[in-house]
Amino acid sequence: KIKMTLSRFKGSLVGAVVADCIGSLFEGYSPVSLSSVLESASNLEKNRQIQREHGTRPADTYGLRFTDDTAMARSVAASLLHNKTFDAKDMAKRFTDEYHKEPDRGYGFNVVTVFEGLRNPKLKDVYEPARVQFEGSGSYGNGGAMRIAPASLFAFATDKSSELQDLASDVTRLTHTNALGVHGAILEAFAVDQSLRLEPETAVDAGAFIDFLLEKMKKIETIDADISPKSFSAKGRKRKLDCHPTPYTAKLERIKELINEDSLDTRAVVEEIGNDVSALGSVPTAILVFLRAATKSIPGLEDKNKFEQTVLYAISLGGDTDTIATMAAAIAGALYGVEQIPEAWQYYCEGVADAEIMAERLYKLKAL
Ligand code: F2R
Ligand code: MG
Ligand code: MG
Ligand code: MG
Repeated sequence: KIKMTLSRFKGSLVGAVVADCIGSLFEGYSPVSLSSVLESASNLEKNRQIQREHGTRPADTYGLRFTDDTAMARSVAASLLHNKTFDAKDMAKRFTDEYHKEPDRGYGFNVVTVFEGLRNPKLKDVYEPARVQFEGSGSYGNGGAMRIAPASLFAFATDKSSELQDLASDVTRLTHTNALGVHGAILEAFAVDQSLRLEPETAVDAGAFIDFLLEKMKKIETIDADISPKSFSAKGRKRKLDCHPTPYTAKLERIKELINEDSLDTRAVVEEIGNDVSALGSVPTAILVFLRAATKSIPGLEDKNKFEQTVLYAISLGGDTDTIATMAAAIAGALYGVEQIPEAWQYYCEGVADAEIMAERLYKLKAL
């Protein structure tokens, strides 16, 4: 059982990395054809085969780089591991140093202003630069949610899952203070936590999984929803459900229906739930992807395992493909374990070895 849990920690972090790397090939494209996604995956397999047979790397394969999603998740993991607790200043410094070391990782257009602000030596409150974003309404981007999986593993390992909501909020508000950005990260954090607790030998009960998240989100969206008074302006909200007063709850209710439909049209998912860089337009989508792949065979992906189906289906939805895939994969990997992640994917994706080490170190916190 213990070994199994370690594999699931690795599955979550390594899964997030490979999904970010492969997903980034399609980021911003909408629609994305499933055949082009399949081609990318099969190229990795083919190249790996040639590489094995000839001991050389085919000239057209340089490996896939990770993006901001992974860069920031690594900082979350490293900070929690170093301090054995959440330290806002330390984590903010890691985000900032990492960004300035490699600014070309495809960061969100506005979050870079926060990194500049955090560099100010006179800064007193480390949360201030994020708070003043977007004229004080804070970012509602998915940059909080995309990096949150290590926080779920940390809370799980240290028996502090009762503090996961606060931890996810604290980690997120360093860059994203809009309630929608924070609530999206909390939702993703709970989904990873919940996945770690599923019985791997038992069929996933999608209804029960959503009901658990619904119970959390209902409370968060009504009782705890006081993060930023400007957060709830409907301005810029594209979809009908986005304008709901408790939009995450509304989307989870809708997802509960959608995942049971016999055939699920990509367009319907994109139009109703979303595939964009907002947390509200991507975190529920990642949960839908995980649950749909867990409970049904995805058309065109029947010969792939559940982890592969999750990632490839996520990418085929188009839009913010690296981020929706990374969030869905963090949840899926936490259930299926690292063994389901194709070796070729692990071989060609940058950052896999580090993710594995971080997962091991987080797991070892259990013994402390
Ligand atoms: N940035 C990208 N992709 C585009 C370019 C990538 C390409 N490969 C390249 O290298 O050129 N991807 C990454 O960004 C997303 C995460 O973004 P994050 O961290 O949330 O950033 P930000 O800037 O805070 O928010 C993103 C955008 O959302 C809109 N927005 C957010 N809050 C808003 C508000 N209160 N009012 C109005 N608009 C708001 C803005 O357009 C922000 O720029 C991930 O996809 C990651 O992969
Ligand atoms: Mg990215
Ligand atoms: Mg498609
Ligand atoms: Mg993205």
